[in-house]
Amino acid sequence: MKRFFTLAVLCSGSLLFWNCNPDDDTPKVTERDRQEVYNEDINKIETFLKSNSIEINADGVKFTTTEPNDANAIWNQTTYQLQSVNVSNLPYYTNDQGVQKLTDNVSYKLYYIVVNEGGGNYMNIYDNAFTAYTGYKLDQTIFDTYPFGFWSAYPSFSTYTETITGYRQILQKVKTATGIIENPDGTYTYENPGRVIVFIPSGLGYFSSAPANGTIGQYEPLIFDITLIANKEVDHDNDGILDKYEDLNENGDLWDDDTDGDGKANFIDIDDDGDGYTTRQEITFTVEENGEMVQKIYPFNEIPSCEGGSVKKHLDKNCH
Ligand SMILES: [Ca+2]
Ligand SMILES: [Ca+2]
Ligand SMILES: [Ca+2]
Ligand SMILES: [Ca+2]
Repeated sequence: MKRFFTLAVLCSGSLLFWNCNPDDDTPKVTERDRQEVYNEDINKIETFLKSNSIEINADGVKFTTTEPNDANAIWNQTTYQLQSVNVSNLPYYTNDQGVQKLTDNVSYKLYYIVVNEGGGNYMNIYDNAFTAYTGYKLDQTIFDTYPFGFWSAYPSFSTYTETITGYRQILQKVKTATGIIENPDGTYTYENPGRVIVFIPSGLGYFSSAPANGTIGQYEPLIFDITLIANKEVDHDNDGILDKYEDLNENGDLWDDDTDGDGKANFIDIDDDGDGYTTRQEITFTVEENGEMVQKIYPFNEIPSCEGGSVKKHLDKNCH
């Protein structure tokens, strides 16, 4: 995907290619129906699982064609447990115009194999994730690999790009590494990281936006062998309030919390109550330290309310 990062940055500033249109003179191609494409993709993926065996080792994965429904086929073997989960696409994505809503009503089945659960912690979907991967096509070839690890975000944040949504969503099934050791030669060893192999329908991948270099086609399902190394909690709008504290109704969905109703969810809104004073301004206070006045930010639990108010002041437009 490293290669695709570069491509994506050139044409859309994001790893997601949905609206990537490198040549403005090219007539916009009408996207195919998502349900129809998914029906084809899941059929291709299940056919693959029933007619390929898998050999997994520390360096990678090898797929070998078997007779249809052979006992060694991924579908039938018992060495690795083939699991599946039904997911919806993530509701928003980022392109060079900013955060965009995605309309996709398909219920997608993601087949996956947990190779190693990992010894660290489960991550939140909105956390930054440090992962390594190898990507395969259903013809058993590798189309890209990035074994060193890279940071990704959802939604796209600072210099961190989004990955395809099937990739990001399956990270929830494994845990991070317990530790990262720097070796004398400057390389790193990851202790007990999570590792998962996932079979991704194109609707949770690049869908209609095939990269120009031709390595993958439009509407092509993909396989990723992913290692989850680390995660990091994020303050997406850099207003001094971590994402997790902007989930006001605590339902795990950051997109449905919008205090001032301006259409920008709190976690990407720098003025949460819409009173014209940024949240960061509202939670900043001044103290004297060694004879100098120093500006500090309240720890979340200590942010005060307006006088007579019942919520923290950055959520109350009656004071600032
Ligand atoms: Ca924030
Ligand atoms: Ca808002
Ligand atoms: Ca905010
Ligand atoms: Ca405010």
